[in-house]
Amino acid sequence: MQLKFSSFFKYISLAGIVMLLVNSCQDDPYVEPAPGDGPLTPKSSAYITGIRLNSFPALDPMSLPWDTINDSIPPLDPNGLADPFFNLTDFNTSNPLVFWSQGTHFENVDLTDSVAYTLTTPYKAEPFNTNFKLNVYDFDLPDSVLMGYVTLFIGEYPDPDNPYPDAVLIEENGISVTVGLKWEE
Ligand SMILES: [Ca+2]
Repeated sequence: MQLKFSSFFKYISLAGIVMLLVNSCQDDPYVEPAPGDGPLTPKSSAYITGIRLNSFPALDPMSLPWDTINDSIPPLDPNGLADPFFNLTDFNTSNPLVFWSQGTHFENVDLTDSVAYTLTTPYKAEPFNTNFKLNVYDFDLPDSVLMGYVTLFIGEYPDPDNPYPDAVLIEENGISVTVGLKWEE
């Protein structure tokens, strides 16, 4: 009887080992990740790489062309078109802190034009998780004229599929811009 029990347990043990071996030979289900589709790493800094002006108000706040119409003395501006450039400030209305400003301007941009400025050195917008004011000015002497601004959020965006977008389209106050962004951990 004791021998039979012993054989029985031997049989059970052997069966167990066989099952383990069979199991260990089976591949675990494994989904091959798509290229570049690694685990999402939280970012803590962002750089502005470029800004595209998609559209802007046709007329200035006085309902006049942005510039004085000039079709006789160079530099000519027969349609009084705007000469836009961008800058980045905080939301302080009385004395905004200028973080970055485009050192050049576009000349005589028509409403149907789409002009883009690429930053040679991407600008690191700090602090992270902050709203900035991205202003569009019409270059003029002695003083440039504010054409409008959009709110640029630098931080983790609420879209769980794309919290760190390469580009954001912002439309506000009659201004439409696309801002190129680069993210770092
Ligand atoms: Ca002009």
